[in-house]
Amino acid sequence: MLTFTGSETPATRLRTALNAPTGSPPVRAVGTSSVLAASVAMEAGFDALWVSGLEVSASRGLPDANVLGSRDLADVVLALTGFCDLPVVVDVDNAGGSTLTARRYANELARAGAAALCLEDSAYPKCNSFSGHREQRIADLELVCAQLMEMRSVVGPETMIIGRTESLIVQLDLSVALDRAARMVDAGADAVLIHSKDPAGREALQVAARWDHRVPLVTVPTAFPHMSWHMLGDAGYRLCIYANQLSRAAISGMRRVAERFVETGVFDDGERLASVQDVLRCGEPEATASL
Ligand code: SPV
Ligand code: MG
Repeated sequence: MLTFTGSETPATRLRTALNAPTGSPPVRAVGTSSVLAASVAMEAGFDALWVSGLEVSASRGLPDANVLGSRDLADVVLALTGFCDLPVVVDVDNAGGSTLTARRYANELARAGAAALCLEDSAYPKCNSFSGHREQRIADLELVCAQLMEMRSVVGPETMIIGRTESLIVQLDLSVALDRAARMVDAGADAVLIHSKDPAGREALQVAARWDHRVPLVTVPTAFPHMSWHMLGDAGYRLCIYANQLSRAAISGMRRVAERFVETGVFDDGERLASVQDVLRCGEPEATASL
């Protein structure tokens, strides 16, 4: 778990933890599109929060396809940073697909208190990496590097920038993915995410074996949930992002409780529901409930 020492900012703590010596446990971030989810993440002992484009889009009834704006993300970041001091890593997708839009994303999210921004090389308009009904396309690497440099000039040296490539998602070779990641590092990325949807997890292991680890490696193990963070850490990953599991748990939990309501006619089932106090405390940590 990330330890908190006095005046260090969340961004500095995250940077230090990601660059800890080989063998240190990886940082575990979890997708939280609301303070309700962040309160669960805190209780469970996660090290960082991920503001997921997919989760935030879904929570607003929008497709994960470059429809969200920087303000939508900044609103979530402000809520999370107001609630807790865990580092917040923000998925900015392709930051709107231009250097001008990248500048605005960087500006608003840094001001909202983001500890790290994750920029991906999907072409505008992006789609989710797991979309079955749309196809991801990859952006011109010169543009992505220019966006990265623009973002760096806005956020300064402290906020981390993660360079993410969708090369493997669009079925390019691992060597292409590694080259693109390396170019992003040359442009100023502090860490690299080579996304994979190989359900066996073999691709993720190959990535870790072939990356030269000049900057820390990040993974989003949605497609290979059988690989524990211990295994991913042993393979060389420094940050494991659990991008959407809490939203999926919330949907299945709500579904179970709602089905039971339909069967029995009541919601009064203390076993399955968190307390009213749990909800009150998301807005006011000292709150108590009279119920
Ligand atoms: C997200 O959480 O929005 C991500 C991760 O970018 S993934 O959905 O795996 O693309
Ligand atoms: Mg995303």
